Amino acid sequence: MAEIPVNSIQFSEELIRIIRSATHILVLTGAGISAESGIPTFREAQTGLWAKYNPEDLATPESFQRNPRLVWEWYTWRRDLIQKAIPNPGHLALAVMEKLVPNFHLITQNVDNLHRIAGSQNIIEFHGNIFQTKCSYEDIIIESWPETRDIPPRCPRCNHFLRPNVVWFGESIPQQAITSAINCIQNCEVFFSIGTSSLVEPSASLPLTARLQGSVIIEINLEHTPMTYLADFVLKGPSGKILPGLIANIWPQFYPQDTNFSSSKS
Ligand code: BJW
Repeated sequence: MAEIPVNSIQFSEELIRIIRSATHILVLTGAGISAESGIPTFREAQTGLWAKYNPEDLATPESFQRNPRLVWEWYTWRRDLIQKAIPNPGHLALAVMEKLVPNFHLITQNVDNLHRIAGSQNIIEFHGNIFQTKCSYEDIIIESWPETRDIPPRCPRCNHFLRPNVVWFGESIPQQAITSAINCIQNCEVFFSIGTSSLVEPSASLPLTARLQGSVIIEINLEHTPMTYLADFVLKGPSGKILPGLIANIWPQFYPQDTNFSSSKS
């Protein structure tokens, strides 16, 4: 079947006008934006990352205490998978939007670094970064450690286990990420919620906070979520198609017919 050109996707005139005139835009992304880069989401029944495991067995401090090896190996497997992935047209479109909107910030729940690789700069990492490692005891980033047979490896400073620098259930979101998110929400005119199931707090409440201070809410997702009722505009479909389509419609002078949103690994 022939590919539908991104700029032939239809968007309402009102949506185009609102985004084009906005000076403060805040975007929240979840696992769905990276799905088209081949990274499984969390909660999809058959293919999601937790299809075989209970999240409480993998993404809590208690599970790490119970079975540090299992948790470390799960993250090693995921890091290898993510390392092979490249940003998709959805990531690239957001990097382009950042250049065209005077105040643009991106809160991501993803730990995969793909927004940064795509060229986004004002990124708030809510749930950490899988490529960073920290000491499970001292809670500080550790850049390198001696090779031993220990799995997980041990902290060279205090000999406790190392762990990925990600936020597990029951742990706090990094204070700086919370502060930055609150600051951005206070001024935001348009809030995008993209590729997230809106089930995990506190990120799930960010659209509501934005709505209460007057932002226009736009949701992009394959499915309805608990936040859909709140959205002023619901764009149902893959973010890797919708976002480039939106950019091509709003700023055609920058993104004419033949814009190539495809990506390549350097
Ligand atoms: C597409 C698509 C395509 C697919 N295009 N779309 C208040 C009420 C109730 C509970 C709590 C509460 N406050 C705190 C809690 C507890 C807990 C929580 O929220 N539990 C819920 C399960 C109810 N939250 C916490 O513990 C948080 N900490 C905290 O709040 O600290 C203070 C505190 C502590 C204790 C008590 C009270 C307060 C921390 C949450 C940390 C979440 N960590 C994880 C793991 C990160 C590391 C890792 O990657 O391994 O973060 S869990 C996992 O879920 C991961 C994700 O970032 C996060 C969100 O998932 P996401 O991104 O939405 O993915 P999916 O798979 O759910 O959805 C994908 C979506 O994409 C779907 O909708 C698809 O349709 C869509 N999609 N392809 C567009 N092409």
